[in-house]
Amino acid sequence: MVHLSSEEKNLITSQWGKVKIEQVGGEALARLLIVYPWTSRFFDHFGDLSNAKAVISNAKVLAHGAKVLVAFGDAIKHLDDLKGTFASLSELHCDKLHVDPENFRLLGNIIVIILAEHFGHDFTLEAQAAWQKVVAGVANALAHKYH
Ligand code: HEG
Repeated sequence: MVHLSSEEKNLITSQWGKVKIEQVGGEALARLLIVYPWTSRFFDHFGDLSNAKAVISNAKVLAHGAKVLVAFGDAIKHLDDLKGTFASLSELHCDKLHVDPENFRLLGNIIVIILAEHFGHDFTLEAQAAWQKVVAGVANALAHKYH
């Protein structure tokens, strides 16, 4: 459960409306794989991920990153029910994909960094604090069904 004030909710919703979701998603997953190279073990069926250039130009990475960020966007529409929103994705990542939930936190932090770059001076500390709550809430929700 994330506790966001109505000001924070407005900030999140309005900034999210300006995000190029697919582009940012590809960039976020590519950065995850480059900055934390051990995460590539989940994507060994995506082809060459052996160096930064290969990752950035890997079409499967970019397409999957886009898919992930579209799903992440559901959080913005359901800030009061993240656990319900991500229940089945949590089961999938646990039971079928075996993704260590620590990785949700790593990806969340990368998303915040990319948003900060995109928004520049508009990414105030208040905005950063609100976004940190959102990505932490999403990570918790995705980890919720783990056993
Ligand atoms: Mg996951 C599949 C969402 C983080 C590894 N992820 C998926 C799918 C969605 C999704 C919507 C497709 C599900 C389907 O096919 O039904 N992922 C999602 C979100 C987040 C996340 C919202 C966090 C914000 N995923 C994540 C992380 C990893 C990971 C951090 C690993 C480091 N996801 C993963 C893998 C697959 C998915 C390996 C299957 C990819 C494939 O084989 O196509």
